[in-house]
Amino acid sequence: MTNATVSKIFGQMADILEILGEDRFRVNSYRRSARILAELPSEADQLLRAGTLSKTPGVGKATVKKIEEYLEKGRIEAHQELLGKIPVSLLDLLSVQGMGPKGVKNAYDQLQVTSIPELKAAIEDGSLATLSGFGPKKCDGLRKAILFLEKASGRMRLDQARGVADQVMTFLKEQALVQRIEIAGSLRRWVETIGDVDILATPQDDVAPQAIIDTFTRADFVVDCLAAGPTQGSVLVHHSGTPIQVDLRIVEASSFGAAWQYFTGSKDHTMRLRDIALSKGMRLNEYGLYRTADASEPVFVTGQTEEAIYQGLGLDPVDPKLRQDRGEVEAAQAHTLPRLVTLEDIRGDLHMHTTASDGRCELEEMVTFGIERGYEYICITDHSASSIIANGLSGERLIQQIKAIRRLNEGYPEISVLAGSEVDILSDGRLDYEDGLLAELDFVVASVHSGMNNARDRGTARLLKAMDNPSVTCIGHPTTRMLGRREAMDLDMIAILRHAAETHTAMEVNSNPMRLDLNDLHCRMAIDHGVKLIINTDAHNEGGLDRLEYGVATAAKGWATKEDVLNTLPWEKLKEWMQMKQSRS
Ligand code: DGT
Ligand code: CA
Ligand code: CA
Ligand code: ZN
Repeated sequence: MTNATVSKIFGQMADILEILGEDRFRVNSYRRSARILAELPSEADQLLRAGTLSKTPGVGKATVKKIEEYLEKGRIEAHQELLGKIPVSLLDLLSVQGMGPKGVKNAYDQLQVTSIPELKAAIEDGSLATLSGFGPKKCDGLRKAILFLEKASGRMRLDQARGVADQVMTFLKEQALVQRIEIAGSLRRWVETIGDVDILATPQDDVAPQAIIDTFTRADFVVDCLAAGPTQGSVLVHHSGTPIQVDLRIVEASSFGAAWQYFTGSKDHTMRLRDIALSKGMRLNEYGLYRTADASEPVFVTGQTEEAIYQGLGLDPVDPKLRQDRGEVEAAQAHTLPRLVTLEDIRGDLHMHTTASDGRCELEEMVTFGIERGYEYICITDHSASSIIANGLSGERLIQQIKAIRRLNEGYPEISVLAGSEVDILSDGRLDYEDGLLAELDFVVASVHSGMNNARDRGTARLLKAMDNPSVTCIGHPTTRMLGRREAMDLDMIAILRHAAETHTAMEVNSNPMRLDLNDLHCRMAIDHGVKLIINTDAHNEGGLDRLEYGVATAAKGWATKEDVLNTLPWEKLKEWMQMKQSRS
């Protein structure tokens, strides 16, 4: 059990009691228990066994009893009873910034508002503003809070979805009920944001699909079960405060490939396959590929593997990352699919920070981490002087850092540590260091960190000018977008990519799952313009270095091959590429 789960139950009981208008003392005591449980030094069941739980300040007899009940039955009766007393969707209303239990009760009692859409309607028709405690100003704040929730909670970042998927898959594997379990849907296609997580499994011999669904929908991490049928279930799982939907489907091994293909999508891609099947007098669905000489009696051709299905349709197998109906079906027919870049192709990471600016690790630590990850080279690119909040390096500090890096290299023959900079592109497109200093560096990534709301012409001009500098090998996170937080800059991407090709400047694919910048479509445009990509992590700590796979997937979604990505080259070759630009100017 996790303390967090029980804490949440206590918190929910407090919420419901408050909505029901119960006395403050009871409400507060549940709230207090919820907080104390969340902050316990170890798992409550361990403390219980050790006999120390009841001695924890603030944990009374009644609380201990409820925890025992939860450990025994997986539920707390008092909680279930309370849940039965209100429409469950009332609790959602509490996630709207500015809606407390009192307001929820008020809106429910007076206007029968039971859900966020109903709250929205009551704001729009003006009825909410007539209630005491809900003036026009308050209503406007609530309207904005709902908009924010809709925008933020609609889709989640790829890394968040992956975290939840890993948790669920690990759990199901441990139960020994499934023979095979795989991710499908947008997560398998590495789409930059995910609506819900789709998982597919085949049962172990003698295990009924229903048993797997039951185990799944009753798991500890489930906060709400949305649907449970004999072969599929949908649940909500909490991930750092956001509910994430997970769909599990159980299929037979003989149909696994067909189902995996179908539920991986995209819908557009799968519909193209279905049409191809029809044109061949065949039928494709989530159970298999069938021959339909006699349409009333389709003959099963294949279904066990995806490869067999693509093959049966006369197609090369298509990497899930490409399944978007953006030309991959034609390429699969013509046997001209690209060999996509992979994580193993990457030889070095060229964008990372240390404690010299806003990183969390020392220079030498980053070097060790780079060696552990098998890199041939890494480049240290701390921020430049104008990035004051990020503790950017003055020219003088950069000179010292270059010296330190040169010295340090002697102690690490297994890796080349390069001296670089993530230099700010200033408001007029000039760079934050003198040309002479930039020329001292092994590698320069130039990035915009201010004036992100520049008008299209101005923003574009800044990037074009930065590319003219012979020391600039790469433009960092070119559009500066932050998923769910900040829109991309309004830029003339075609003009930028043309200029990148002309000036021999590469474009970064920033692997931070919050950025993924360039995105997949821009990567594809860059390649079409003959522009090279560099896939970097922009790590600020050790964990940051492990996000490279998100950048690699993004580039691959843009049809990038190994040849399109500069940091698949050995350092000496990459240096030659950089020198072509430097010698031209
Ligand atoms: P998401 O969850 O919005 O990020 O995107 P997906 O692609 O994961 O979509 P989801 O979860 O609604 O469905 C999973 C896959 O199931 C989807 O990629 C393709 C397949 N699928 C769902 N509905 C349909 C449908 O109506 N027709 C076809 N051909 N496939 C469907
Ligand atoms: Ca999905
Ligand atoms: Ca789904
Ligand atoms: Zn950076």
